[in-house]
Amino acid sequence: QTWRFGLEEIEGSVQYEYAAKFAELMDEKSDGAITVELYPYGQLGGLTDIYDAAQSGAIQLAFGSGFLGGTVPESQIFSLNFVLSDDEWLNTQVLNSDDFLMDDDFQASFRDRDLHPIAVVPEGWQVWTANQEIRTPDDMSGLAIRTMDNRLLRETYQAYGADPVTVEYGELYSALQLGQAEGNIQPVFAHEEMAFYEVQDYMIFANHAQFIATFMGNRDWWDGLSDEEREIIHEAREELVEYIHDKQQELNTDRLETIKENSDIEIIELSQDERDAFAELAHPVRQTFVDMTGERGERMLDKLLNLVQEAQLEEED
Ligand code: 6CS
Repeated sequence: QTWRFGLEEIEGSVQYEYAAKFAELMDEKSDGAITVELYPYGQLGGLTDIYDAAQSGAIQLAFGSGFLGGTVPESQIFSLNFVLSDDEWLNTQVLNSDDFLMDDDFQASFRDRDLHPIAVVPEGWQVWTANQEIRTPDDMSGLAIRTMDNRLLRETYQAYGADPVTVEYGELYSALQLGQAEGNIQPVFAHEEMAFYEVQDYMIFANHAQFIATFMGNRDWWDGLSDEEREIIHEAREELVEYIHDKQQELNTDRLETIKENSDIEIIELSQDERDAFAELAHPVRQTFVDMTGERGERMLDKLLNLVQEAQLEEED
């Protein structure tokens, strides 16, 4: 059998690397009985077309991130700023723990929309770009920064004082070039592979959030799998946690070098004090998330905050 896998990113991206490895593992573990076909960004239309295809069962597997907010409102938990720890690996483990991933609320938030969440894939720190320095919320005032299409991101950047605009991923380069969008938010690898950095002058590392996607399947397809099939997916998902963490760090590190070599973009790293000023403004947006997602969202957020805190305490011991 063939499973079709829709990606929000192009060949060479973190999602592509994940999917390619997943396909390899499925082939191996099923002795060639399962083929996974990859559909990189663009082949299925725009971002929401990918989710529609996964919901209808036209494709079996997909990644969903920022634009998924309209389809699975609770997934906007991954758009919150300053909620996770500063340790990417710790966060990655928490997000893929049974406590988080197998939680009834998280599962139901996808299953209620004909989807089934399989894994959570952090792809690296989100990094801002603009044609001006950004060190304080004042510097962001009125900036037409492009966010992915969800209300939580818009409210977050409005809280910082910006004037966010939403643009489809594939139209973003020209929007930046034409000045319809004045700033951008992506992990480093994406700034590089989509060439966004060519039309931006500053790159600002605030480590305000990681880029996080959910690896998901069509619900009815998932429910129709055999126990053996679910078991090999489960094994692959576990193996891929560390694999993709290492891979994304490698891609993000290497591509930063490429950007530095090919441009004179200026790189700014915010100090802890500078970060704190943004964190303070982001805090009330947690309530916005709860207002949008109700008791289920509130339980999910409490759980995530607790799990991160527990993991940090354990680390200190
Ligand atoms: O900004 C976006 O729309 C896209 N960026 C990345 C790195 N992945 C998928 C997402 O939709």
